[in-house]
Amino acid sequence: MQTIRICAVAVSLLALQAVSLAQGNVPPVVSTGGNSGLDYRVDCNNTFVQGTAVTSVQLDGSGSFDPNGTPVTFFWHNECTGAWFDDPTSPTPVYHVDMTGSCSRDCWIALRVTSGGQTSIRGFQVFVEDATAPSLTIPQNVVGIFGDPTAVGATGFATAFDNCDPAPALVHDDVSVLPVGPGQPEERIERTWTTTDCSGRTTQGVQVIELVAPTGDVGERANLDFDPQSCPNLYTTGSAGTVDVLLLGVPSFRADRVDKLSLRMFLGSNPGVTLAPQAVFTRDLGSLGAVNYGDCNLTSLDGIKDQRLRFQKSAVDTLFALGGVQSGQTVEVMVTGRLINGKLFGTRDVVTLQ
Ligand SMILES: [Ca+2]
Ligand SMILES: [Ca+2]
Ligand SMILES: [Ca+2]
Repeated sequence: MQTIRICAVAVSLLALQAVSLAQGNVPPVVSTGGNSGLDYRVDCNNTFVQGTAVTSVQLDGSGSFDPNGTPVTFFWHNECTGAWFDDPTSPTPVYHVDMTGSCSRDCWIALRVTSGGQTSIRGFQVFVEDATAPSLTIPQNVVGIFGDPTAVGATGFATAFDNCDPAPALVHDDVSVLPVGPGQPEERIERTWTTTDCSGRTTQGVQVIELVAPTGDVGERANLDFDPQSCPNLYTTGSAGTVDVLLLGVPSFRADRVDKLSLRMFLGSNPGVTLAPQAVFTRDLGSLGAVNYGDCNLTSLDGIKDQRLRFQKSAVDTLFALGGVQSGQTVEVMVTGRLINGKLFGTRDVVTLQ
């Protein structure tokens, strides 16, 4: 059995030698490593530096070989302006293509593989194309009070980034509707942001801006008092207990006609996260003195019922994500709710963290 196997190995070695002798010294075989026949077809992956744009393409000629088994060496020859190799003698160089001002480029390359004194050459192309739509980050949805400014300067800009275009176009288009009926805002703006890259690919996103009815006429809109004990309002994180927020009744806004279960408090910068009060007390607790948000109010009673909204401090801390807010910074707090007739309203105050 063992004798037979040794004989088989000897025979195959002889066969290999015979093939090699028959071939003589044959030229090396070139493999460009392309993903599209010999060619490379790649998506733009620009690095943008100081007004320039460069895409980098990993080439791989390591599949090249010499049938005689002699070692191979490489030389990559670039025939494209504004393109270069990090190392033209590497089996696996990175090819850099200057894409400044272009969305697609087509570059010729020749790969020379040398072995045993013989050289083989293959030409191929690198196609850089833009196959990816730009990414879009739209600003947060907004809940505001009717009359608030709604220009992008007030409600936030979108940002766009593209793999190929250093400055994809960015526009917005507003559709404004005035809904009717209980529980509806006074105005709803659907702001569609559209970004378009240099190859015409687009990405869209919709920001919703809802404006609810104010709680009173000018001067009466400042009827929310986050902390009736202090003006400006101050808030310290981390302590236990409760926060009593005062919603003052004014002649044009009857606070005792509020549906208590509908009341929600949130940060103006984050209307998606809301907090319901754990308790609401209705009685005459003070009177409006404020003209602007954050002003002082009066402890004197005016015969108009008010609402005291009690929140857990720990919940307020979490709601405001106050760990990330620095001491001395001011945040806008909003309260929205419905009147018992279904009308949606909103009011606000400003609070300084300490
Ligand atoms: Ca693109
Ligand atoms: Ca106050
Ligand atoms: Ca009152």
